[in-house]
Amino acid sequence: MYSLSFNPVEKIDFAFLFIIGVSFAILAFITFLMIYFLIRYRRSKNPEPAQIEGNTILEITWTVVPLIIVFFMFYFGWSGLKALRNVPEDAFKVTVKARMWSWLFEYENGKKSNKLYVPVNRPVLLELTSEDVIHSFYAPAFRIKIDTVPGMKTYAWFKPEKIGEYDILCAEYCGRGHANMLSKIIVKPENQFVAWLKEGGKHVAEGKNLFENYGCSSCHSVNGEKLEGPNLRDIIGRETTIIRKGKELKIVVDDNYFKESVFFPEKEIVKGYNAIMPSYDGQISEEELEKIIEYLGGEGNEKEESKGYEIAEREGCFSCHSTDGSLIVGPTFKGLLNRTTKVKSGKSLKTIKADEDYIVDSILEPSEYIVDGFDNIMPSYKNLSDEEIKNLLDYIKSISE
Ligand code: HEC
Ligand code: HEC
Ligand SMILES: [Cu+2]
Repeated sequence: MYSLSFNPVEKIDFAFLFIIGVSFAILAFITFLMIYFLIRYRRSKNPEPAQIEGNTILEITWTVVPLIIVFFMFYFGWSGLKALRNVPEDAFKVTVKARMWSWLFEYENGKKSNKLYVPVNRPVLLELTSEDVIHSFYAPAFRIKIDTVPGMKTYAWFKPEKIGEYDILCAEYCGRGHANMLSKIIVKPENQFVAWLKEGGKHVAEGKNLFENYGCSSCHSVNGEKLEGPNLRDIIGRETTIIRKGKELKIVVDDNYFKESVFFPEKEIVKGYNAIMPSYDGQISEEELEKIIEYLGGEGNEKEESKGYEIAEREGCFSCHSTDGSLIVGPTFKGLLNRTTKVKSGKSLKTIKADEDYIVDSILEPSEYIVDGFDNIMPSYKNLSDEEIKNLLDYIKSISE
């Protein structure tokens, strides 16, 4: 019965079964003895109580036998724990972020989801952390319960062997929305999983790799920061001042300008920067550049609205904000744009109009203005890209009308 399989589920179940089995055997044994003694030593048969002195063999037996049983319990429990802690080398890695009151799963190609999609028959390594308070990742089907702690990484692994959906819960009380901190592990056939993983994220992931491998990222940031070269996030469509043949002129960046900048950087220099960018003529193909451009966010924005909805769902906004006017723990998104709201800033209370800037600020710096009557519990979403914030804003605007 005790299998040598490396799947911890079986080992843990075996440890539990063993402990329950032993407990029942002892219960039966003691019950039997009690009844036997009641009858055997009843008063009518034994009117004179006897004084029985110690029995060494008996005493050794009832010390040693339980000791051996407890050692077995320890051994099975320990080997289960060892299986849980020893991650197979070919495990597929997913980063898990817990926060009030949702889960976020991040894949190595940059894809994010609020459900944990995994391929069947492949070990999955979870690296977990929390963005606010302590939560606990609980997946009963895989016998995993592990705390997520802010500022610290914990890990767990499991191997799904059957296609299907399995529950994820939070097992550490973490505030008002704790009971809603639910998600699913969705186990898919390998090929379907790969298709899911690539969907949307494919070129973006390739572009990101290229951007890093060609060293672009050592001079160009994608988060707005100014390095040796300009920030390239959302470069397509941006207005820049360049110097061409000693003359200053304003242009709007398009694909052609982008490609020229990479192949012949010395032709046009962005104002305020030095001409240190190397030429990539003959080193990088147009196809690769296109992927980089896609990664930088120049293309594929046609689904703005639904994109914003996807991000809101993925980031867990809906665990605190409704879209139908009802109250969860935050104000509803319905009719938010241009709504007049009373907000607290420090100690003072003022009335403001929720314009676009205010909404963006509320997402980036939620504790700056607290809507009157609500608690200061909304996390900051500074980690989202400018594009994602814009998508969120568009979505909130779209349901405001
Ligand atoms: C050694 C640093 C360095 C590396 C590496 C580098 N760049 Fe640049 N890049 C710059 C600098 C400095 C500028 C601004 C001056 C200029 O226009 O040449 C610039 C300008 C650009 C521009 C024009 C930006 C604008 O605002 O108009 C684009 C596009 C660009 N780089 C793309 C790339 C890509 C793609 C790669 C990687 C294949 C790359 N760069 C690698 C330094 C670098
Ligand atoms: C943990 C719960 C929680 C989550 C998650 C959350 N919020 Fe909030 N949010 C609040 C609360 C509570 C308030 C009101 C208090 C305040 O202003 O901080 C608020 C306020 C806001 C406001 C200002 C509303 C107004 O009426 O002035 C905006 C806009 C907003 N949130 C957007 C978002 C977006 C977008 C997300 C997801 C990216 C999000 N929130 C995620 C709890 C949350
Ligand atoms: Cu929780």
